[in-house]
Amino acid sequence: MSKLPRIEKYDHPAGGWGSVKSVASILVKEHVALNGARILMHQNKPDGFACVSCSWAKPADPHLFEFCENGAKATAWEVTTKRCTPGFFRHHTLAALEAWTDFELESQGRLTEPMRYDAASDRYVPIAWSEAFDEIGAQLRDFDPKRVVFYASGRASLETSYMYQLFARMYGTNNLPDSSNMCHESTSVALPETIGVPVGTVTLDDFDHTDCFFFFGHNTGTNAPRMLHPLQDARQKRNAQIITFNPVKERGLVSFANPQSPGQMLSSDETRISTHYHQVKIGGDIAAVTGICKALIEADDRAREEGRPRVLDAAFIAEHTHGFDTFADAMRAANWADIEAESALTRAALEGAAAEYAKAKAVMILFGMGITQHREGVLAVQMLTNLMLLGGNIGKPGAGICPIRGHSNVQGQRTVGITEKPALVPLDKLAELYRFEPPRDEGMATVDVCAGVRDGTVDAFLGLGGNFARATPDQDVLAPAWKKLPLTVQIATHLNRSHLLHGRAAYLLPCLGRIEVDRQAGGAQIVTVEDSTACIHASQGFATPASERLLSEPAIVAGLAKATLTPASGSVDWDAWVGDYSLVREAIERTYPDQFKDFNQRMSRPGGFHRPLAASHREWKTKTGKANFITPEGMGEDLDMRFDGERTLRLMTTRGDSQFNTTVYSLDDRFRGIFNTRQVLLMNRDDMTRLGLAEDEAVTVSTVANDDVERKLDGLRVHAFDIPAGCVMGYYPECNLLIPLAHHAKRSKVPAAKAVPVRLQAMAKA
Ligand SMILES: Nc1nc2c(c(=O)[nH]1)N[C@H]1C(S)=C(S)[C@@H](COP(=O)(O)OP(=O)(O)OC[C@H]3O[C@@H](n4cnc5c(=O)[nH]c(N)nc54)[C@H](O)[C@@H]3O)O[C@H]1N2
Ligand SMILES: Nc1nc2c(c(=O)[nH]1)N[C@H]1C(S)=C(S)[C@@H](COP(=O)(O)OP(=O)(O)OC[C@H]3O[C@@H](n4cnc5c(=O)[nH]c(N)nc54)[C@H](O)[C@@H]3O)O[C@H]1N2
Ligand SMILES: [Mo]
Repeated sequence: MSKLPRIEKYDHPAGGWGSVKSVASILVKEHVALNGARILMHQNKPDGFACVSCSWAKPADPHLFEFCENGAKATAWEVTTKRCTPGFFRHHTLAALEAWTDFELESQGRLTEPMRYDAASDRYVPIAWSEAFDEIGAQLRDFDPKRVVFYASGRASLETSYMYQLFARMYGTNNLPDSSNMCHESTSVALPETIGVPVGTVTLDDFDHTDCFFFFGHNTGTNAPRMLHPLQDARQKRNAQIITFNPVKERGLVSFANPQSPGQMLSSDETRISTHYHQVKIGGDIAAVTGICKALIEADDRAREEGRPRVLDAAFIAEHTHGFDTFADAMRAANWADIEAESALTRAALEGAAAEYAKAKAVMILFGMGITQHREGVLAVQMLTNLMLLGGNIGKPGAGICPIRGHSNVQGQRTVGITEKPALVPLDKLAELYRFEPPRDEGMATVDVCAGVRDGTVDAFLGLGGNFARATPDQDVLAPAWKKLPLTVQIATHLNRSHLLHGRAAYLLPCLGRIEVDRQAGGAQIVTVEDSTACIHASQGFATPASERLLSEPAIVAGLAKATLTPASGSVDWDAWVGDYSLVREAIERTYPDQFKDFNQRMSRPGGFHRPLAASHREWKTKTGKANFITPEGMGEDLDMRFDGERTLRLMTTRGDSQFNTTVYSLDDRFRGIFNTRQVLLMNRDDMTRLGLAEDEAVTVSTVANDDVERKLDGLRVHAFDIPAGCVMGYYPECNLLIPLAHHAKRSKVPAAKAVPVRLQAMAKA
């Protein structure tokens, strides 16, 4: 197979034969062809395991193969037969491993034994579990808890997450940042103010009733592919309209062939997914939605004047909302020339979208990182709720807002207390149940942690999964600082860059994955996760563990807690919890009685159970007691970015088709026609001409920032791509060193990974 980088036009549908081929090749690569195929049959089944890839909802009556191409890749990655053993570490110093790519590091396969960093040899060496716990506990007891960080990446179960937050709080800190700080935190800040719940309001059943979907900033074919099935149904059965706003034409949102439908596979038939595709400028969504709202409000004004039926849902607005008049005036006053300039979309296109919205009885709005990872990410989410409220599109079948979450249990971790914000946690309840005084001050979010590591105000970092040092901004600035930390502890399945950017004392604690059998004193254990629709499912491991020396995540958290906490910290029977996870679920139910009623009984129902959400039955838990319109100031222009429209471009950093976040499965991004390379920068052809850059020319990308730090990435090759002028696209995490830590969403602190101001310079030819 040729390994030369190759860029070509890819116009096949998402799914289809390409998908089948891709699944087969990853099973072979991970040496799990037969076993892997057998395991896949248990994926997302009521008595099987919940996929470890994305957080999209799982139906109650699953298909025979209830997985997608990328879910299959994630499974193969976890059940790989490759092993990263102590023998591997004997051969490689950490300094040598730093030169390896992320792909090469994780390709070593599953970690098998607990390890401790040995400074004399610059290697990880094996250590007994009990010794590791005791050493870590002794060090933690010496630190000020306010200088210790407990990060969680979003995959660990509700049971593990509940134990982890309790451990951190009993130890004395609310420093519980998680991956949502880099992801949907903009949503979690925006929605409580507008509709009184922090999460989406739709369920899978709603997809059967929606007649118009609005999609903003999500690459569905790659990042939540199973959602293409209900969308395909909605297109085929009801001719639902799908209106997409995305700077680039993502294949999965253009067309889809169901790889599990024999008919479509044999006939090379494909379903057109988006009926309207708007290539909005990066960061132009607030302007675009302003245009749609303006068109709707003015059409309603005319209808009222002329005595025709109203365009807006006036009864809903009157009964259920607050702030409409101010909002409507601001929309009337917005000027089309500004809207067109900021969004790069025409008035006609936006009026067309408004017309579809007005026609539909039920509208659903879905969105991803293209909305949240911006300086004005919170406002952008609130503009989407404004649009929803105009038509009363919440609290009725088929309507609502659907933030498409990332990690498979990221939403659930928040539900059970993983957050740096104490106001979101029932601290009094924890105090009463476990007889301790929980810390009440705000903890550190992800960017605060990075700043603390940089400035020397953090002493220890514990990671429950994830690849924190690689997923966060400003890597060149932070790398030397990580190595000065007194202590890092990483609970992980695969070796990654954060394990190389380790503290002076460092421990690597390998755990069972969710697909593996988790046998404890009380027998084989079940865990639970919450999906993007606030639906909670049981998940039972099925595969043989990668090594006999692995511990489960609950066992590791309990081991650390027991070694760290003193009787004065409070009382928990950690051993009993590890022996029988149903006791942890009882504890979760006692802490959140409304959300988790009869948890142990309901978790195994086919399709799981939904947490109650006030907004979905039009009960508004906001300060005004109503759903709130939020009036924007301006259209989200980022004055700090100083885009000059000439040399400074907007860089979005996104995922390719063959990665799960920092885990890169292969160097291909099939849907975008990129093969064997990730060192590319995709840009508008006119910008290339204007800047004098030729196809495949190597450039240095540098960030335009207000500080003195030089951020530069050499050697990306530019390729002409169908993307609006002034916008460029590169890969996460390779481009993360270009993102200044301070360049984050104003109110949610989510790094603004989708609009980094950059300049390009052709590299001197060798
Ligand atoms: N296979 C796979 N599945 C995953 C993941 C994975 O890495 N691999 N990651 C998981 C996680 S943690 C998350 S958070 C989700 C992420 O899933 P997404 O939310 O899809 O995140 P990205 O891959 O970053 O893609 C962002 C999309 O937004 C578009 N975009 C960028 N800027 C803008 C903008 O200004 N406006 C608009 N309208 N669009 C914009 C991009 O073109 C791209 O299509 O997926 C989850 N699922
Ligand atoms: N530039 C840029 N930066 C971004 C983003 C972007 O779009 N652009 N996206 C952001 C987003 S949305 C997110 S969510 C973050 C992701 O940030 P993280 O969640 O921190 O990173 P991941 O890459 O998902 O973590 C992968 C590692 O998790 C470990 N792991 C896998 N499975 C398990 C398990 O079952 N248990 C344990 N304990 N460990 C496990 C493995 O060792 C693996 O190496 O990145 C953010 N960073
Ligand atoms: Mo995410």
